[in-house]
Amino acid sequence: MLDTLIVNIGQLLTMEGDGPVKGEQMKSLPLIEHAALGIKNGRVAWIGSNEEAEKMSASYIIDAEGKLVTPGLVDPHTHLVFAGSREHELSLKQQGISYLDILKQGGGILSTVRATRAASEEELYEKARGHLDRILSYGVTTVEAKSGYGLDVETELKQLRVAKRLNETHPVEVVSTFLGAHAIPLEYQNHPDAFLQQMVDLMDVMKRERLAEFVDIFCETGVFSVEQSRIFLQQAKEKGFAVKIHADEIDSLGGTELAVEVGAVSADHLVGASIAGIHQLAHSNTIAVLLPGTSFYLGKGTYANARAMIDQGAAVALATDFNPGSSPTENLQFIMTLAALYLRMTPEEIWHAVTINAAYAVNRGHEAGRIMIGRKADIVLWEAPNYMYVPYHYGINHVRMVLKNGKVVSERGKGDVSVS
Ligand code: IZC
Ligand code: ZN
Repeated sequence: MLDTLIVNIGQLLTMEGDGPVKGEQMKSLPLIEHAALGIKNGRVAWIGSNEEAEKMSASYIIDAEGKLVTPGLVDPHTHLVFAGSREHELSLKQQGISYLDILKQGGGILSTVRATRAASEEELYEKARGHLDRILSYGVTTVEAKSGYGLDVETELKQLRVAKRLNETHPVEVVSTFLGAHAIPLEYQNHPDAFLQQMVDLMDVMKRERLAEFVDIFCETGVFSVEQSRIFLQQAKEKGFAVKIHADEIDSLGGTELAVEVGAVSADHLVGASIAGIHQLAHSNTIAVLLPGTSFYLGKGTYANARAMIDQGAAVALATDFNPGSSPTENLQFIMTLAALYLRMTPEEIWHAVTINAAYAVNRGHEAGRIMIGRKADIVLWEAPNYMYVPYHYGINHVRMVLKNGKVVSERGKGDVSVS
C-alpha cells in the first residue's frame, strides 16, 4: 500500500537518465503521457500508466487533472541571506551609473554588507525564511545559498548559520556556499590579499562546523583577479571544499577557463566567456550555470552564449541569482522565459537546466532533479497543461502543489507553507 498516489497526470517529466545531460542530449525530454506516480516513505515507489493506477491502493490520492507533473526545481545560485534592499540603485542605473561604478563608490554589494553586519541573526533568519517561502511557492525544492554580505569573520559565520538553520527548519533543502570573496570590504581596500588570507583562514571554521559545502569567488574587474581567484580556489580545494566561481559576469577576464582549470563544480554567469573558454567548458565536467535574470536586470542587452555552449556539448543549468542588487526575484519560472527568449534555449533544454543539471551544479545529481524509483519524492504539480506552457505564459506562478520528500509543503490557495 502506497502512502500517496498521483493519478491522471497529463505529462510526467521524469528526466530519467544517468549523469548530467550535455549538449545534444538536452534536446530530448524523458516524459510519460497519461501517467500515475506512487510514493512510499517519502520516496518514489511506483511509476505507471493511469490505467494501471486503478489497481494500486494508497492512503492519499491526488488528482493531477490531466496537467503537468515534474521533479521539484533546483535553483543552484542565490544570495538568499541578506538584510536591507537596494531599490535606489534602479534610478542610479537609469542615470547611466553602472553596477561596477556603484560598487566602486561603496554602494552595491557593500551597502548590503553594511545592512547585514547591522542585522541580528534572528532578523536575517526571518527575512530569508520569507524569501525561501516564496522560492518554494514557485516550485523549487532545493536551493543553493551563498554568504558574502559579511566580509568579516563574525558576519560570514552569522549568514551561514542562518542558512544551516533554514536547511534544518524549512522544507526546502538549502546547500551552503561560502562567498567570503564577494567584494573587498572598505577596511581592506588597499590590502586585498590580506583580506583573502583572512577568508582562507575562516574556511577551517566552516569545515569544522559544517557551515559550507562550496567555496565561491567573484572574479571580476575591480573585485578579484583571475590570479587571486586561482590561488583562493586552490586553497579551498586543499581544505576539502568543492568550488564554484562567478566567472565573466560583466567583463571577459578568463574566469571560464579558470573554472575548468581548477575543476569547479560549476562556472556561473559566463556572459563574457571567450570562444576558447566555452570550448574548454564543453569538454569538462563543470556545469555552466546561466543567470539571464541578471543580464535582464543589468539592462545592457548582453546575454551568455548558451547556444554555443549547448552546441559544443556543455551541460547547462539555469538559476535566479536571487540577490538584492542585480537580480531581485525569487521566480525561477520567469528565468525560464528569459532563457527561451534571450538565451534561445528550447523548452526541452530549459527543463533539463532547472532540474537535473541544476541538481548536478550543487552536487545533488544523485538525489534531486529526476523522478525515478527510490529517489526522494520532490515533485511539483502544475496548473499548466504541458511543459511548453510554463515558459510561455510568463511572469506568473503556474504551481499548484509542491511535495518535498513525499509531503505536501506548498499548495495554492491553502495559505502559507508549513514549516516542519
Ligand atoms: O549583491 O550585487 N553579482 N554579486 C555578484 C552580486 C551580483 C550580488 C549583489
Ligand atoms: Zn551571484
